[in-house]
Amino acid sequence: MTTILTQGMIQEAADYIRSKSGVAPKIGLILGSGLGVLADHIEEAVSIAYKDIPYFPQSTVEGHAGELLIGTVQGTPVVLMKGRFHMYEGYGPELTAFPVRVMKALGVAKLLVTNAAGGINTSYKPGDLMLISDHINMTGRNPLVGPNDAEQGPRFPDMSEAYNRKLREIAKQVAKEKEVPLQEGVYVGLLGPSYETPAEIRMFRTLGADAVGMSTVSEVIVARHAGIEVLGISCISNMAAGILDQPLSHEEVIETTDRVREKFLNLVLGIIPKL
Ligand code: R1P
Repeated sequence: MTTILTQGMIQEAADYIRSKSGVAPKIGLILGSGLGVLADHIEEAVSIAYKDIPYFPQSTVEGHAGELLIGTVQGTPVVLMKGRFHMYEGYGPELTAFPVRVMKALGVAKLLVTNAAGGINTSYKPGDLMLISDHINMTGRNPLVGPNDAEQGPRFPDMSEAYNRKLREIAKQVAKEKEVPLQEGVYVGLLGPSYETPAEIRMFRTLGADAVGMSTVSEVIVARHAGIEVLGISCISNMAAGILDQPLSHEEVIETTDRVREKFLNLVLGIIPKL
């Protein structure tokens, strides 16, 4: 069932957040599994628990703290989600992307989405960072299903440049300056929560996917619907099923994201002021 998220509900959540911080964020960040460390680098940070924000869902997954932070990164005003929502937690796609609507209401024009993803491209290795060039939505769901509120965006939004080319160029430039190796590839988003089978991974590789995960696509669809420009970075936390002779686990995902912490921080903190 689709939850109808009205402009009034979005405003109520945004007003609550505004009542807690005077910072007017221009950039939104969503931190994926194990990548919450970036939150420690926000200056003048005000933290708000998701449970206190009207209509916000709750985080139920390890590595997703359930906190919204508002503050600045080298003078750039940001709003940051330390933890995101996934459809496999039982939330509809429109609800997983509700915070993006709220970010828009707060004045956010650019969104940086991050995630932990399994490497499908066999030239990747765990610990690599990948700029998302495009995505394939294999969740079978779309957050825009239901009545369209023209105030929020068009009925049929264009997705031909979901991940903004100019923002990707900025990210590549920063990666070069900071000597952080950066892959670039296509993210395939699935419903989860079971990891993929080796046969599914072979299929996704044939379809042109380089990395796989269970998030991001709904957030990006809603961001584009709302006219927000998107940049996406995946942390390749493990190789996808069937590539290495070992089972997959969320513990490994968290371990790898922990290991790449410095590289990830270096890149993302360098990108934010340039967006
Ligand atoms: C699986 O280990 C979890 O890690 C990824 C997958 O989507 C899944 O939730 O998390 P994020 O996409 O939230 O980073």
